[in-house]
Amino acid sequence: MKHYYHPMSRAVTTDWMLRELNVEHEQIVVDYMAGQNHADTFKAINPMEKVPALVDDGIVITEVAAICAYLADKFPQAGMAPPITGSERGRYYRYLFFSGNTLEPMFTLQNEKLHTPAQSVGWGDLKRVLSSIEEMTPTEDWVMGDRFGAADIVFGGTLDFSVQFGWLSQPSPKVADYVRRIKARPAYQASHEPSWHQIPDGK
Ligand SMILES: N[C@@H](CCC(=O)N[C@@H](CS)C(=O)NCC(=O)O)C(=O)O
Repeated sequence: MKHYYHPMSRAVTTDWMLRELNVEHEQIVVDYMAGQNHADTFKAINPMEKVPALVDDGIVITEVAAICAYLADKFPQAGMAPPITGSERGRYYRYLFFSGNTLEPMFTLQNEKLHTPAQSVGWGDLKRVLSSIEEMTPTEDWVMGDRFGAADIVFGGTLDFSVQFGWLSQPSPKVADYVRRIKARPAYQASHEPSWHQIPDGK
């Protein structure tokens, strides 16, 4: 498996997932700040010119949530996704899709001070998103109960990212506690610590 990555990007989330699973892979730094993502060789992998991307057996997987879901299913022994046929799978999908389809666009637009009508855009408005975050955040443990998994990496990772970037400037005590639990995980810490200077061979 080849993981196209940059330490200052959303690829830290997929790096975190790979570390939780502790699976062998090749880590390839794409320095998007130096424009390496616009190279034809990378565009052939991801025409969106974005990291992360994962290539496994010649199949390209892009989008943080898709990569995490793919990895959770590829390594079922780690228990990071509920069984494929169980109803818990519905809850799991909700968290995976909500993060990319609703949370991210809403916070991005809010940050840009762009307001769109809640009724007709898929991400609603800030009030609805904040209520949903409050309702969906687990009071204790993890999204799927006592078992940490891919839904926490995607949903919790998006919340953490939103707090860090000031998109979610005043998280409720419940959300702040969940983010604290997430950040205490050794694999989270290992994936979020690398600095710019640790990029192999520099730029
Ligand atoms: N929706 C994508 C977003 C990925 C993304 O925006 N990556 C940024 C870094 S955080 C990137 O590669 N930016 C380079 C560019 O767009 O030029 C995902 O979930 O993977």
